[in-house]
Amino acid sequence: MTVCRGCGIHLQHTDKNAPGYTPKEDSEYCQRCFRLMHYDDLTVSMRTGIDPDSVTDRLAEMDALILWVVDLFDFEAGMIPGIGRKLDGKDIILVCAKRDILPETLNHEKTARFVFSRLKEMGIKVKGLILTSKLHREGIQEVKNAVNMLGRGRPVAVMGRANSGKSTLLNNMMGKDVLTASRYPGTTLEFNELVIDGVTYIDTPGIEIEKSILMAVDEADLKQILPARTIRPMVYQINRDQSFAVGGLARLDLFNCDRATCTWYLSDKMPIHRSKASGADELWKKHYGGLLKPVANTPEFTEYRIRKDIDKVDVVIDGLGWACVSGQVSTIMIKVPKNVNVTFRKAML
Ligand SMILES: Nc1nc2c(ncn2[C@@H]2O[C@H](COP(=O)(O)OP(=O)(O)OP(=O)(O)O)[C@@H](O)[C@H]2O)c(=O)[nH]1
Ligand SMILES: [Mg+2]
Repeated sequence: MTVCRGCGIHLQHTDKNAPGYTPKEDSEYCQRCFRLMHYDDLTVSMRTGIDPDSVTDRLAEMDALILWVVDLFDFEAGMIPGIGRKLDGKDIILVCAKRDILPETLNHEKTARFVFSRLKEMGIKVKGLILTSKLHREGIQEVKNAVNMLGRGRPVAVMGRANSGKSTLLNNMMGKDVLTASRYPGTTLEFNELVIDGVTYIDTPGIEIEKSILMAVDEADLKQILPARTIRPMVYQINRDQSFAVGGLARLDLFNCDRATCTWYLSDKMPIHRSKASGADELWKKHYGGLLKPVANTPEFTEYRIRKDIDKVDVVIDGLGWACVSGQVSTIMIKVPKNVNVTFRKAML
């Protein structure tokens, strides 16, 4: 049976609404990939379709070099709990993709320091770290060099969270768009082999980003939420109390501020509404879904509250971005749709 070159799924001609369908007997691509590539149109959503363990279990059994792709903008969501244990003893190269989304100030050295300290905390060992970007093919030659050095004739499996940029990386290495890449998490559906410069690579389905805001919104809103180009940090000076609403997706309240700064790293299409913390609840209730949009596909929100005890802290919301809070602030409150992960970390930038 033939497989779709774009997403790896078995091609079929019988069920129009199932993955792999193509009306043409001789087609190399399924209809879903064809429409994604040419019309940016999602016919079958597979956002929650792939069992996260199935990918890592299969990789654990393979004798392969692993390229683990993490979206630098969405780094916390890229971390996979238990991955160190599951892939213990494997040769892993960490590829930090989408470098172009972050400001230029994040150079290789700064990133390496940040990434290695996070990996250490999680007990994950990697053989190397490469920053890549689809712009100017940044890092592509380095990836090829690393594969030549560490591959030892084995296949190279490209693994990572859904939407982290695995298929884009491989297209970039080939210099042409053979694989389907799209903003919709769950684009690649099956292990999909291809040969580049005589080396066998395997594109894999993304591991589900189950705690990301990307899973908690309508797919039509992804275009607004996912940054398409280098983000421009939005800087706010704060005294006293302050509240920020990021559309209807997140609320950040800062209390007892004195010469404090809050810097947002978000898609430039995301609206930020600033108000006094005292009236913020009322404002949220009144404008939720109106002035404050997009909204989540769940009405339930979870609130986290911490005392700020380090100088510069990032409040990271998986899939959405983060706010860096510095200066004197007593308490930070963050409210996000239920099941969306929030991380408080030492500032990345
Ligand atoms: N700006 C920018 N966007 C990127 C880069 N790499 C990937 N993207 C975008 O990120 C989105 C996801 O890319 P894919 O290559 O489909 O990601 P994937 O990891 O293969 O996703 P799944 O197949 O769903 O697991 C697409 O909209 C890409 O255009 C990059 O280096 N820079
Ligand atoms: Mg893919």
